[in-house]
Amino acid sequence: MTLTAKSVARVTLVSALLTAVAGAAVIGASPASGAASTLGAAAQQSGRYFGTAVAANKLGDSTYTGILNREFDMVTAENEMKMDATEPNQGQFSYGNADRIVNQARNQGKRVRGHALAWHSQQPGWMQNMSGSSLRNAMLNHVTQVASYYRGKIYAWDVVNEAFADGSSGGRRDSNLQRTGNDWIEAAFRAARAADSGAKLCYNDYNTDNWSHAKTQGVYRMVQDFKSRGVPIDCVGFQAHFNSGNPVPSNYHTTLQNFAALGVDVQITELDIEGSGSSQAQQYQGVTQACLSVARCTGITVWGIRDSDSWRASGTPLLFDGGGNKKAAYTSVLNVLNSGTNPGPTSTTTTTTTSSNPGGGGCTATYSEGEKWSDRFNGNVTVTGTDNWIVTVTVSSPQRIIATWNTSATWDSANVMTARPNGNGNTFGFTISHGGNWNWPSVSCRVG
Ligand code: 9MR
Repeated sequence: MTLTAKSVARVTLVSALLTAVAGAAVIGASPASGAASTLGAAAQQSGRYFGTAVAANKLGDSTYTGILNREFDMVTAENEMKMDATEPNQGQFSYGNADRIVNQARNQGKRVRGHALAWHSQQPGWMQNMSGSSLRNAMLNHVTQVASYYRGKIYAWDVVNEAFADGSSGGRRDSNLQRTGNDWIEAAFRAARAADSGAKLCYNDYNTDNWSHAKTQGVYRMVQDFKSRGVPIDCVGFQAHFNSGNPVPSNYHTTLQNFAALGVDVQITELDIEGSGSSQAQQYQGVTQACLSVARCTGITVWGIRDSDSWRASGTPLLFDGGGNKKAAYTSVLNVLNSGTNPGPTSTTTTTTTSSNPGGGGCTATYSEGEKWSDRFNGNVTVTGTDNWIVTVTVSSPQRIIATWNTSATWDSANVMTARPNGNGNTFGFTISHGGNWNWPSVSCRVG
């Protein structure tokens, strides 16, 4: 692979970000005094939730339920709300196990993510052999019935799960549902909205974490299309099942930010990372950090409580060991969640610069402040006057820009970044590691 100047800059940025992240939360350290001591409480400090998948048949296990009640404020049924569980025979609905989970959660003051209304997998036998309009109608009836039954009790529904193909196509996965017509997904969303107008409606998938992957791009284009046509979609779920063959990508923040910029919430819905010790803890830290740095990343759910509860237990991918003890990964997540609460002072240096192009025309770049943390803050720049802009962003020492989105960036020096359009519109953003200097950057615009 040839490293272009741009990719070198990107690699440098990624390692800078990881260094900054590592500095923000010391793995293995106890939470600072005054910090929250559970995942749910720590996430709530920034208005987010921290959830887990729950299996109904484990609710009698007191270690399991003890951790669940103590640590998590959002619950997803691991299997009990899927199509095969809730409609085992056509037209006959069965909510026993799902209700046990929903009631346990709500009695404990927790919210519930609904998973999942329509999916090619875990279909009841009667549905697997259906096709055409009878399948389409059966699917829509299922969405309507289940979403209506739980109306008012669900924070967000995974309306459609895993509908895109793996690999390089960027297109839809073949399935009996897909063969009913490409509009099956939007039809499912419309039915869900009609049945429960209060729930957020999400599209949920895996292997959509890396911004440069075709599958990620395919889902992005669908959400963009849905937003432009008024299809009711509120959120995108990133399952986030990671292991050594599918590690946390260095552009994870970019992926979350770019989806959020479409006007949807983003949620990490099934997080687990195979591994152990500090390497696993660091990856958990990076994922948590990525969510915290995106305003519309509203929460994180891990896919199970103890390693032994996991669908891939041999990979020890969760935050508690088989005995229910907190792992290093737990502490790193908790510390990052606790670090997301210090807003810091606000500074008001340069906000807007207009410059004229010698050839006529001009542009204006306006800086607006984004989220702030103890160690870093986000900023966004909106350009008006041209689609062909070149914006210079200058930060003051010891500040460093450690991540960017919606722009193609190059560096003139450590403190001076030149930003150009990358096809994602005229608002771009960046994260500044401030080193104690809260001054806003200066921005100036010229026509390219
Ligand atoms: O964790 C779930 C496991 O118990 C089931 O056997 C499996 C069946 O498909 O589904 C697992 O959960 C999946 C989730 O519903 C969708 N994304 C992938 C999850 C892990 O396979």
